[in-house]
Amino acid sequence: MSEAGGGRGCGSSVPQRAPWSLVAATAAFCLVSATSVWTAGAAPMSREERQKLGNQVLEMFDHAYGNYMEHAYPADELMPLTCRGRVRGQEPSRGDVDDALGKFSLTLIDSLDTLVVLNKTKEFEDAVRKVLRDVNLDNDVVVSVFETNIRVLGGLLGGHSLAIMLKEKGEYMQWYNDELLQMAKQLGYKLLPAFNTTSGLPYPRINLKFGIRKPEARTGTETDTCTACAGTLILEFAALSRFTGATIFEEYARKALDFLWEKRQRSSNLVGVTINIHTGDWVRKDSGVGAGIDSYYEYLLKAYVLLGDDSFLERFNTHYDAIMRYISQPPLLLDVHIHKPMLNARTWMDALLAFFPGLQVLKGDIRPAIETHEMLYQVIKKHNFLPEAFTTDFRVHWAQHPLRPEFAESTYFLYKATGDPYYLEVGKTLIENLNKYARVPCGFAAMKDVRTGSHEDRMDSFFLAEMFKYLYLLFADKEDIIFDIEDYIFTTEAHLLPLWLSTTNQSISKKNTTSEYTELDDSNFDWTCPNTQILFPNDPLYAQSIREPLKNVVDKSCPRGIIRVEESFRSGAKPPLRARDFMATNPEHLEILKKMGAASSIDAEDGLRFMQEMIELSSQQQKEQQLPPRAVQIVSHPFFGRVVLTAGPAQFGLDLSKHKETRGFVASSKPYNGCSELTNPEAVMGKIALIQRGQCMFAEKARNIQNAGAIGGIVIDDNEGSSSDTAPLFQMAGDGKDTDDIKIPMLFLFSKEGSIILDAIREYEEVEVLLSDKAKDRAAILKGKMIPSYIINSNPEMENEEQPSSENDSQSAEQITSSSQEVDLVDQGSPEESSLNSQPESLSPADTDNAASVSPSEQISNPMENHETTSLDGECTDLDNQLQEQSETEEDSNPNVSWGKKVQPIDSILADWNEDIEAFEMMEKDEL
Ligand code: DMJ
Repeated sequence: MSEAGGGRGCGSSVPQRAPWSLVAATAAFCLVSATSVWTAGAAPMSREERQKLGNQVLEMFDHAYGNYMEHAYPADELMPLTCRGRVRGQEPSRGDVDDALGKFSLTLIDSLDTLVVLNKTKEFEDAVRKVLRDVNLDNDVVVSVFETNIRVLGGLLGGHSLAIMLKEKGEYMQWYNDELLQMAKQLGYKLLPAFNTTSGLPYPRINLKFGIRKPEARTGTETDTCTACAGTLILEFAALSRFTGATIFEEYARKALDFLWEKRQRSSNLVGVTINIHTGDWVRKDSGVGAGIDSYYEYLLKAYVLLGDDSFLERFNTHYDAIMRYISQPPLLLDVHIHKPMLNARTWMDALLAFFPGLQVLKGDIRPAIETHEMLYQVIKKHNFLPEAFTTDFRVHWAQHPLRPEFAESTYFLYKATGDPYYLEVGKTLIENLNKYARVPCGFAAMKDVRTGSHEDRMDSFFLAEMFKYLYLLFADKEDIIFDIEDYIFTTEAHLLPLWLSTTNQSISKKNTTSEYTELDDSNFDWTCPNTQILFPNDPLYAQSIREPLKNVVDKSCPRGIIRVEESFRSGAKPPLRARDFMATNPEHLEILKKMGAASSIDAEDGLRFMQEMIELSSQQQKEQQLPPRAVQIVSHPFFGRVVLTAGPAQFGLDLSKHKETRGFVASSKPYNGCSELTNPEAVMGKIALIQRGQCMFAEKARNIQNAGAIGGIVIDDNEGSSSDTAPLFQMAGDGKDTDDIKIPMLFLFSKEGSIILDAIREYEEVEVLLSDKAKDRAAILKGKMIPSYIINSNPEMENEEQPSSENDSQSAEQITSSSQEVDLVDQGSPEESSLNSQPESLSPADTDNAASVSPSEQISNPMENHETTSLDGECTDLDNQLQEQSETEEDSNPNVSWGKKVQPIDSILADWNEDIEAFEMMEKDEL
């Protein structure tokens, strides 16, 4: 094992092992892996089962990587629905998301070290040869500095780190001569012009060929960047400097970090989400641990671990203290304002914060890590995946899920820290859900809407870089990995950097680091960590006891306003008036309202919060009046439920919520617009009729197909090229008359989605669909039919069904794949043979202008966007009460919270508030 030196740490509290051997893969820099000490709680998982799950992860990786290599390489990413490569410029722009794509075979580079972790050394050797042979880093394309650093520079450095490790072992990579490192260095130099700002913060984008300044660069006019974008460079840049001896990279990354630290809000010690790279002013003053900031904190702690520089730990601890004081409201993590940190900035959380429990494990703060992770897991159990954003009362806020790995990452670290087999079960659920809901014939597809189970034609490279690593490592024993993972640290993209770098080429350490830490109260700096050798062996139910009070936190929470737990501790104060309780007819309420802002700072704070709640509440209520989208799932051969289309609901006809659904074969109506009595009733009788939008009201179409005997209807948009990818879904309104006579369910599909069904009819004639509120588990659809073994493996419900006994636990991944291909009914043919793939353009995002236009004859209710909230079922108790009960039994973790120290006049608060409202609106529009 390589020794890494430098830095101080928590080793003194963990006497059994040298501190630096703990730092990396287990991420338990403060923790000894406790995997062997578990004796009670969740039932232990046998070695056989862990191996079986590990093999399943290998098979899934092969499916994702194999399809990328076969159908997309050398493109940056695979489009798993249309089974082809995503080449920037050849697909409609997706905005910022595309800035990760630099025509440099992104997925291949991001996958390099995953291949070694998954013991695919031969494939790694082949992949490295391909990178060296094919990848061009000099393309005329504008890329994100942040994404290129974490995915490409990190990928090359991770690949180099493991290539030299393998070479030293003496079997593989004997020909390797630092070629990946040379590429990394070339890329590093290409990124450096981005740092040419007075602040030292990098521009957010750079042209790989022309840099920033040249007229051909098409970039360099930006003024803002995100904190994570500027603060997530030090691991890769320092590694590059230390591997090569070229100190400039580490210097630049340190300078950017120093600047961010300087600019922290001094009274709260928090940082905002975006900053002006020229002036250093905070552009967005909201602050959390998710999107826009996340990996800045991660890199401060990990920079300390990798580089052994105390200043990074000091900074991290100062920020961590502020996070725990203001943002952490266990189990929630809620954004606040950097200047008014007692004021929540949002009523929702984003999925990126799911990495935070893992970071807390590295810090050694296990309790809040367990709590937040448990809350996130319950959200996942509700929707199968973590939606991009969800509200404080756990409703879906943004419904997409691009197969993000953060929750798997935290699960892995929590398992390493606690040894609690519960986390293995969590990992097993993640595997099952990926196979059941995201797996498609040509890879794994992102979820467009976790509520309906519909897909997006997207498989991001981080899915291969991170998800499979963490899932595989979760179930692996030490001997399952061909090197000692504890000799490495994970970057934010899960690339591996060796800890021995801390003692290599250290000359630049601290050279540019500010030295003003004396102003800080040293009591903030926690140099020791809980000793888990004491914590876990003595109380093996520790983690479970923390989870227990939270076990119904998601199911039983009620819609709520913005509430801070601390307020319940304000002694003697009358509970403030909440927006949700306000009644304009109540004189006492009106009196309280009048007083707000007039008497004291507490009243002013209450007034401010009241207004905030009112705004949130009204937008929430507006959203709640809208119906959530529905799903059209193609269930017949050869789709078997894999194709799920997002559909708009109707305000009339059968309500597909409440677990009702309609299944039937489809038939086109004649006339196709369905605006008069059908001339082909025999064709639609007992079927789901397809009707074209336009010419008459939706309700009229419904009545005509119902009269012809149809059991349901799908209206297909007549605007060619429209798609739910690019246009907001809407609900079909009635005709202003009584629509109770319409009994059949009606759904709306945009043209691109509708044409998938029309293409399927052309190719297969008999096409059966399921209309429902949410895509159904494929096992339920396939009951009684022969199905591929990966579905059987991933679905316990199916295990009792009579199935061909083709699978065998000890079977290799390759065998599993081929056994599924032998089964007639589910043979997908080559991906190109399916209707989806024979018409690859059928899923391309549409022309938005077209999609937005509306036929005048149709009455459409409010636009329904993808961030519409959806209530969860279940008995409802107030989360605030739960939290309060919980808090009452615990010591108040935040005794320093003080309300209303300074009096601010109400009009100044209102002026501030206007700014904040604008910031809210901006945030709502921003992508993650
Ligand atoms: C990854 O690219 C990295 O983990 C990054 O820090 C933010 N999240 C994405 C995956 O969700």
